[in-house]
Amino acid sequence: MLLESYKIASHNDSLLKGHENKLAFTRSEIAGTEEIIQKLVDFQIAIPSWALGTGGTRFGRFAGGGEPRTLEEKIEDVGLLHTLNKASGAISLHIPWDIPTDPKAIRALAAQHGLKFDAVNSNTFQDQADQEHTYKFGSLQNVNKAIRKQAIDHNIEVIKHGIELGSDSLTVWLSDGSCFPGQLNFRKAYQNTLESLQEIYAALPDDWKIFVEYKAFEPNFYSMTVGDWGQSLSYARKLGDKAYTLVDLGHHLPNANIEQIVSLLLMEEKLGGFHFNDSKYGDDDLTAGSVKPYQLFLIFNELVEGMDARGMNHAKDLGWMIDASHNVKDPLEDLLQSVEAIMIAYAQALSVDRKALEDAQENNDVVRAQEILQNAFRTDVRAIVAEARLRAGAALNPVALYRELKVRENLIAERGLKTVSTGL
Ligand SMILES: [Mn+2]
Repeated sequence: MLLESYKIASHNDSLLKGHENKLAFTRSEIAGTEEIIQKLVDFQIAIPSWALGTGGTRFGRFAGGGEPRTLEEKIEDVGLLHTLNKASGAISLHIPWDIPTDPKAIRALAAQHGLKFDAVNSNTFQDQADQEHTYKFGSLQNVNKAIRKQAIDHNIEVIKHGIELGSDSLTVWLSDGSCFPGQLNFRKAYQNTLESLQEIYAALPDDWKIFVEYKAFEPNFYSMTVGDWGQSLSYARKLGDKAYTLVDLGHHLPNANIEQIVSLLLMEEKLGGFHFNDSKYGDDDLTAGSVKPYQLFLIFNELVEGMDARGMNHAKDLGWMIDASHNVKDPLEDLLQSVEAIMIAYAQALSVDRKALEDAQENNDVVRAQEILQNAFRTDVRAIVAEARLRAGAALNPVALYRELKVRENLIAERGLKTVSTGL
């Protein structure tokens, strides 16, 4: 479904007066708003192809209707999101769920929608129908060399698809691990995984990156072979300059200090990318910022501070992606909410008085340091996030416009009620 620009313009006209009043107040509260707005305009968050349909749990899946049936329709959906918010200008594909049969045509379609291809994702956490060996006991870690080779070959295949699409990074998330004590020799599992990753790394083009994603538990519940940032960092260091750690917010043990982790990974020059989601208990994959918005702000606070300390480009030097999936919302509305929450946290982090915070830290003024951070978190930045959208040609209120235009009803009429987009 294409969204004509006059519809956005008329939506914006109807909200403009209220917006300008709020923006004027926000400008009086926050210094340097122009610079913040420009950074927000530049900041893009990749949408994963698997989040466009209703996610499943282990217990069931409740399709919402009108879900994209093909890669082309997935690109159209991300294009629609990008038209609404001008902050979702990239799509991240999952192979084999999204194998492009005609990469040139897919590239052209994405370009029409103003989209780039973000990291491509391999999948050795489930068996495919045509595959020779099973990953039941792991892929890159497997004790059986033929199974490791199959998983390595798959990752190299994913890189090839990525090259055809103009992507420049591969994300490897492994479900490898063990469910019971004694099942695995930890060192052998590590060594096998390292050697497998080295073969994949050797197939990376020079200007590519490989992101090694970690996860504390699930689907294996006793050990995960890339279980935390220390293990990921260890692999990334041994692999080389093109290898980085990827942080998925839901992949930590409860109460882990994720802001400290990203700060240190940045310092070590090994933070490569980010998967945004939110959670209350484990890897719940809920909407970014829906449960712990203060944590999201604190993470962005460290990201901004750490990237600035190294002179990095916020928009380009790290991979930013949503990785969420659940059952109870319209997935497109949900993604609009996630992007908005990320933008708000980023804007809040940009508004932190860095000089004052550094002074407070150097003087052990704990109260003042807390005041500075909480003041930034509690100041409403939604008007400057909306202003960034307005300047980029997007909607002042994307979710409201999505509903006004009855997008979901249109998609159901076009595609039917019982479509399935996820490969799970
Ligand atoms: Mn992830």
